[in-house]
Amino acid sequence: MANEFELSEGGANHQKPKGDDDVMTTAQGAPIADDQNWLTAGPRGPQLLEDHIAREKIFHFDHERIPERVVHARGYGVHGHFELKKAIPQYSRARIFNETGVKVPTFTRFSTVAGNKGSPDLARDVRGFATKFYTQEGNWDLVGNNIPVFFIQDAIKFPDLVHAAKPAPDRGFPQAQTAHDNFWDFVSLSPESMHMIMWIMSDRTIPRSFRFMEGFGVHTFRLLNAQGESHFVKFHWKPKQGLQSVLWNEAVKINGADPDFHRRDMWDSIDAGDFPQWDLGIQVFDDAFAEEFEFDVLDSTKIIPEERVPVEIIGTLTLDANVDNFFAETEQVAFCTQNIVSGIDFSDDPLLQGRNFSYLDTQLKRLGGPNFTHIPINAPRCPVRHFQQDGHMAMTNPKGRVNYEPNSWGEGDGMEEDRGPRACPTRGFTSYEAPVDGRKVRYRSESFADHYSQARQFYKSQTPIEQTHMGNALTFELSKVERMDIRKRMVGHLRRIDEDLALVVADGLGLADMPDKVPAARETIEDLPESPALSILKNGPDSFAGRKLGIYIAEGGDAALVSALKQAAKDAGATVEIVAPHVAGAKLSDGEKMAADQKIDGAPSVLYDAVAIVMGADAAEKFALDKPSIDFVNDAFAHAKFIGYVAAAKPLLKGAGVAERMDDGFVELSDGSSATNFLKSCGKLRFWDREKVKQD
Ligand code: HDE
Repeated sequence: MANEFELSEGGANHQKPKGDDDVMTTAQGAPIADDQNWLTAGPRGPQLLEDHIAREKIFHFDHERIPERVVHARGYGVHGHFELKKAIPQYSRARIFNETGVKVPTFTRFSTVAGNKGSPDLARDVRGFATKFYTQEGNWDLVGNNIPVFFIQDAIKFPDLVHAAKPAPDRGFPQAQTAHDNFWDFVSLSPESMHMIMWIMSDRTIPRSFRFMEGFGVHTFRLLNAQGESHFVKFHWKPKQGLQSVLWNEAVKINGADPDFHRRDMWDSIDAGDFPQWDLGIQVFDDAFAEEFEFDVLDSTKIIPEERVPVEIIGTLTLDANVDNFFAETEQVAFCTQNIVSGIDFSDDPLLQGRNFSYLDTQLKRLGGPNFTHIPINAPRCPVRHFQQDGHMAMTNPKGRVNYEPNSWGEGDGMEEDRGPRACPTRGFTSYEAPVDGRKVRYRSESFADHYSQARQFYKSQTPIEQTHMGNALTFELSKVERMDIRKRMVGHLRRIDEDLALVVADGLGLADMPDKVPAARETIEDLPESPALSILKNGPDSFAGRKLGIYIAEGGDAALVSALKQAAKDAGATVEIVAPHVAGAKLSDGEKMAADQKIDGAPSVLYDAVAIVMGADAAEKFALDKPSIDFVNDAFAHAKFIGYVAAAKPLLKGAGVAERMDDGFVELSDGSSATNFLKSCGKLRFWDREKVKQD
């Protein structure tokens, strides 16, 4: 039957005809005989407005777009589940924090912030990390980022921040980047941004994959237990895959080679059954700690170092299913920070309180009405009963006569009518009875006034390689700023964070004189202890699992070696792509043609975590003059990647200008055991010594 539909799994409202009958119909269900030719008066005559089939098709097409998100427009959503490993009844009464072994369904959307929906994935930007937990007690949304602090302390500044970061209103560019005057003007006039600036100028903003980054709830929340007692909490996501980022030069090239690099990576790994996982960690603390801590726990520009309050792991998020329909799920998902369940509560963080208004409000605009909770991806997976009614696109409508309370239906003689739902003080949401007192003021608390100490702590906690990347990033970004006074003002801030960093940037910008320090509300605390947890390289996985090896093969390459490399990569939990001069493949030493996944022109080495070159001497001579082949090797070298090569490939290494500079990041390949050794080296992910040589 053409009008019988099934709802596809995963909550999509995508509808497919059942059985053999795949007759196309109109949206009204009427079978269509021809949807490729508009009804006309005669074969070459004018089109008739009468054609209801054509009009319906065009009408629907005209209305396909909804407004993109004002921030976080480019995102990628994935289904999964959360499993609690350790119950925490002492902290929270929420079921999700008390029932171990239950798989709570989730939907997670990763995103960039500034770029529009079509912007490239490797923009230097914060990544959104938002998870909707469909708990048995209602939806809980943890709408976080991959950075634990934020640019501003008060939500009222958010429109200014976003206007300054997005394309300038007159010219409509630059897209998806902060390397321009307006952004640096705003942040250099907002000292509270300096800690966040350190994070965004680090490699955290150019992650190798969504799979290899941390997530943070950012704000301090509350947990409430069955006795109504409150503890403060900060939420952390720790990737089991380890942390990893790319280099800036690599990011720039990835954006050209594959603007969908991150979403493709996520799709491919889930499609291949390699499900990424994150542990959920909590930092729990009480009022006494909040009192004694140097910074205000309500200030979202501050962290609580893990070394100070340890992150306790309580459960695991597994992402295990791609969406059926990108629009229905990833686009229509509506996260709201106000979506919490009993046992979790807000703190007075002024950024969080402001967000609670913004997220609900924005969904009205984006999804067109108040009934967006009826859209399958947003609908809770537990009973929903209330007296809210009507509005655009109402899908789940109550039956019966009663739509108000209090009511007396269901009581007395012959009253069959269902009286409808009632509030339940024992199971229902109750707020923490925090004492509130004070005069109404527009005032930034003195306790929010230290803008540099944690910025310094972050910088000091990085390895020298990471510090160099930060200096380079600041120099690059500020070199795109046209106004000299803005450049200087920023260097004036950097001097409050770290004089050496300020010097590097001033030198990189060619400033003749060192600018004065910017006046500070508080002096920097110079000696906060380093926090190793803040460095990516100190938390690398030392494993090649989940990474990708690109093997560049050409005529005469050793077939057995290629097989050994494939096997070694598989054993290491990595994936392989065969790259060749032709996408049809190359004839190897065994006389057989090996198929290629990619043609060299479309597969620069920036798409891989490590590369191997397996070809005969003639091919190596030939491709030593070929620009894509030269770039393949040269970029792998410049980006500190491990390079496996056969002796016969040396002419290509020479052509790429690296033959004289071969270091321990090069591994000669000959047989199966050399392939295994090579993959073992790749576990270090990058041969950073090569960067050190550059620095010396
Ligand atoms: Fe958001 N933010 N935000 N934000 N945010 C939105 O909501 C907002 C902030 C974050 O994948 C919008 O549905 C204000 C911090 C993520 O759909 C909007 C403030 C953090 C996502 C909004 C902030 C975030 C958003 C735009 C200052 C990290 C994408 C579309 C107080 C903890 C969610 C939408 C998704 C999206 C407002 C600051 C994370 C306009 C007013 C801090 C991950 O409501």
